[in-house]
Amino acid sequence: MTEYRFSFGPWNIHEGADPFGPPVRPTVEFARKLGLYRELGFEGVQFHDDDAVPDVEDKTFDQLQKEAAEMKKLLDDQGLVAEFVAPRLWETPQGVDGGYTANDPAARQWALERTKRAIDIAHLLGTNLMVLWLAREGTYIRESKNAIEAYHLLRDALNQLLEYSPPIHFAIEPKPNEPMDQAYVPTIGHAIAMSYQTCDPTRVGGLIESAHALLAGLDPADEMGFALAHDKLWSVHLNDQNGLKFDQDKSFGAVNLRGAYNQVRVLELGGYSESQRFVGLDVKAMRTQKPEVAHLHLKNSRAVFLMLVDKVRSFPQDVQQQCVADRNYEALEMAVLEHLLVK
Ligand code: GLO
Ligand code: MG
Repeated sequence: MTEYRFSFGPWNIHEGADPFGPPVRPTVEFARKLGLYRELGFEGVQFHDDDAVPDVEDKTFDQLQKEAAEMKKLLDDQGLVAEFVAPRLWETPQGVDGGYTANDPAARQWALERTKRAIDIAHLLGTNLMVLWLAREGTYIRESKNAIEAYHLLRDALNQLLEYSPPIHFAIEPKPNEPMDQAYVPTIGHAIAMSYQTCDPTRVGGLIESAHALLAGLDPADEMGFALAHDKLWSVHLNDQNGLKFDQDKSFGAVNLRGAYNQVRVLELGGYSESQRFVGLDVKAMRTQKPEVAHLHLKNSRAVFLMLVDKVRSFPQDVQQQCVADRNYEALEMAVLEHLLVK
């Protein structure tokens, strides 16, 4: 049976700051974070462009090449690989009004140039996958942008970036809100529709984050099913979410174990492990956690995922088939619940 490969990003081991208070844990050096990957059972590193090359915008191309090569060496030395690079467009003053859909043409140009640099970094780190979390591509006030134009701008940006680098593949990570009131690509349906509008739909797919689907009022497993049916599920950010509130990034399965089971089930049905794509865990430590245990959310999420893989694989197929044949869904429901509850 093919093994799953796991990944996370350096931001998943963090200082515990929230909008209402200061950091509660010391910064963890990047090298220390890298050292934790293998220890915790992870092999893939997810990067923002400036995780790989700090202050990326102030660097010359030569410096960028040198620093990315050094990072690649660090990865190689530890037996790690870069899963993807994501341009961090949302933390720079130029991106205040969005990047590709900003009203200011200079900001749009900036977003394209920064993304091209991120693509260069991706290649230097040895990956062809770029994740686009379209953080500020949306509005706080509906009247501030023209939605029709915004979708066209997004399509045009994707086309330019596809042309810039023939090997690059984009996985759009939809999220319905936060930081914006309303985002332009809130669901995987929107992302895949965008893909089909580009000059090369074979190179535009998606990354589905469980919490983001829940925030959109959708079922993450069915969202994944939709992307898998289009052969466009190129990464996942598994986590959990307790109701409609801020993006919580709780440990996978911590709120809704059955929902987590169904996400694993659809990945199994879709042969995700055979694709050798990564199972990313976009989870955050609770603010209350002491520094010495502020990485356990990653270990635990991976462990829950693997326990659920066992649950999916050991579910009695004959019972499932009989229940479906009899249209006895109450019996199927009980069989699932018993299977999840009994060790
Ligand atoms: C925030 C997103 C964010 C992205 C990451 C990669 O809500 O989930 O963590 O996944 O920046 O682009
Ligand atoms: Mg995410």
